[in-house]
Amino acid sequence: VRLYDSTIPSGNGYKVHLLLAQLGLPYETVELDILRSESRRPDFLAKNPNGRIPVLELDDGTCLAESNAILSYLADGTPFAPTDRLARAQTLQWMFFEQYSHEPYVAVLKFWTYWGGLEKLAPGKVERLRAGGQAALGVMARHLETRSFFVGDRYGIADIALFAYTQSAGALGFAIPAPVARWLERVREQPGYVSIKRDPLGKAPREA
Ligand SMILES: N[C@@H](CCC(=O)N[C@@H](CS)C(=O)NCC(=O)O)C(=O)O
Repeated sequence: VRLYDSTIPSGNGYKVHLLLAQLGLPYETVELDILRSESRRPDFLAKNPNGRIPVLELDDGTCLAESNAILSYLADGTPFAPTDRLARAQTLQWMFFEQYSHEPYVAVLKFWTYWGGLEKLAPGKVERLRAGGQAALGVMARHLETRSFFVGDRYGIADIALFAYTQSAGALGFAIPAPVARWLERVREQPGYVSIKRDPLGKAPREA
């Protein structure tokens, strides 16, 4: 398979790298300069009409977009995705939460802090991103208070989806609740764990 990712370290791209590493699957990476809108060119829009990385290209040329959909595809039939009906839906619950209530705050703040320029944001925007991200971390903390992982007390793709940007939150100035900090450590201890790549522009700190 071929993974289309960005030159700068994207948490959404990293989710797929982490799972592929933990599955031990060989793959090729193609990096696009999203700061120069390379993902908006016609050849890439043919792969993902939404013009965003990550995209997974299968051996037959079929392309799959949306990081959490790619995780579901790759994890199907492996220990990283539950088979039980309720646990499958709970995995979706946390992956949808990540996309609607976490990523739009923490990932967006990450992008503008390191690469976009916070000064370009409309007044009040940074505060709204901070409030939304901090609320998401509070939701995670409440769930993790009594659990080791998000679903079925077993590490899986819901954890991968939420780990990708939560690991950046401390460096962005969010307060990390203790249950979330302990869970971040548990994820880092998983077999086959790989960290997010270094920022070639040197703007994002390591592990962020
Ligand atoms: N919901 C998508 C979000 C993908 C996304 O926002 N990708 C960003 C990088 S993290 C991107 O490609 N930005 C370039 C652009 O929008 O032109 C996912 O989970 O894959």
